[in-house]
Amino acid sequence: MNTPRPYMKIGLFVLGLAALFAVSVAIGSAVGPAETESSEMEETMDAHGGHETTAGAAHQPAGLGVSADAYTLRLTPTQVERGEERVLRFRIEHDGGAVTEFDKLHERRMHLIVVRRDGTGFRHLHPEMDAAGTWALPVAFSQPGVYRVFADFAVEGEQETLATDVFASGGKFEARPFPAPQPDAETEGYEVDLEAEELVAGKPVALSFALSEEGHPVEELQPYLGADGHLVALREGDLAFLHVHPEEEHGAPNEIVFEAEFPTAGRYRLYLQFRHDGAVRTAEFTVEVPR
Ligand SMILES: [Cu+2]
Repeated sequence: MNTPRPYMKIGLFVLGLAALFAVSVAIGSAVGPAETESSEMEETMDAHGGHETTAGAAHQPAGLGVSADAYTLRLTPTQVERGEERVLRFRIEHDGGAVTEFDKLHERRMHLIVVRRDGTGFRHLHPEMDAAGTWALPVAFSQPGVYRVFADFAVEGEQETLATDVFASGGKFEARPFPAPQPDAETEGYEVDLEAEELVAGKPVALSFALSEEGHPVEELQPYLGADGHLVALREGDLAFLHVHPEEEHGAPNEIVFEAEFPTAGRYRLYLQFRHDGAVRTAEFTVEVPR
C-alpha cells in the first residue's frame, strides 16, 4: 500500500501551492509592469495566458473564442449593471504585447459588434485606440443578459474575429428566440426584401437585399464603410460569426448584394446595415440553411 500519511498530504499540498505561485509569478512577469487594468483584466489573463496554436481548427468559423491564430482579446469589464454606461476597454494581444498596428478593414481599423446571446440588441460600434493599443468606448446595456462582444479586425492582411461575453445584471431577463425565417423586414419605414439563391451549407451563395420606402425603390443609397452596405451573419446556438463580402455587381440600384458561405445547416440571424438620408439603419432577418 502506498497511502500518504497526513503530513505527507500537507507536504504535497504545499508543493502544489508553490507550483501555482510559480506559475502566477511567471505570468505576472510576462505581462509586465505596464499593466494597469483592473483585477478583472488580470483574472482573464490568468485564465488565458499564453498563445494557443490553431492547428486543427482551420475550418472553425470565426468569432467563437477569445483567442485565435495567436491573437487574444482582453476586455474589461465583463460584468456590468443593466442601464449603466461603462467604458469598455480592450486590447488585442500577440506575442505577449498589445497590437497597435491594424489594417483598415471596411474603412476602419476595428469593428466592435455587440449583440445579446439571443440575437437581440445588435450594435455595430467603432472604438478609439490609444497609443498603447487599448481600445475604448462607452457602452450601456439597456437590457439584462449575456452579450457577445466581437472584435473584428485585420493585422498583416489577415482578418480575425475574437469574442468574449459581457454579463449585464439587474432587471428581468427575458430571452427571445431568433424570430422565424422571413424574406422581408421593416426598419424605420424602410422595407427590405431578401432574395437568396438556394441556401446550401458550405457553398458560397448570393444574398440580395432590395430596399424600398413606401413602395418606392430607394435608389440613393449612401456608401457605408466603403460599400453599399454591411452585413453581419451569426449562427444560432453559438453565434459563430460569418465573414461575408459585399458584391460590387448588382441588378437594380436599390439592391445590396453579398456573398456568404454558411458553414453548416441551421438558422442564422442577419443584420443588414445601410445608409440613407444621412443615417445608418439596420434590418434583421432569420434564414434557415436546410440539412
Ligand atoms: Cu464597423
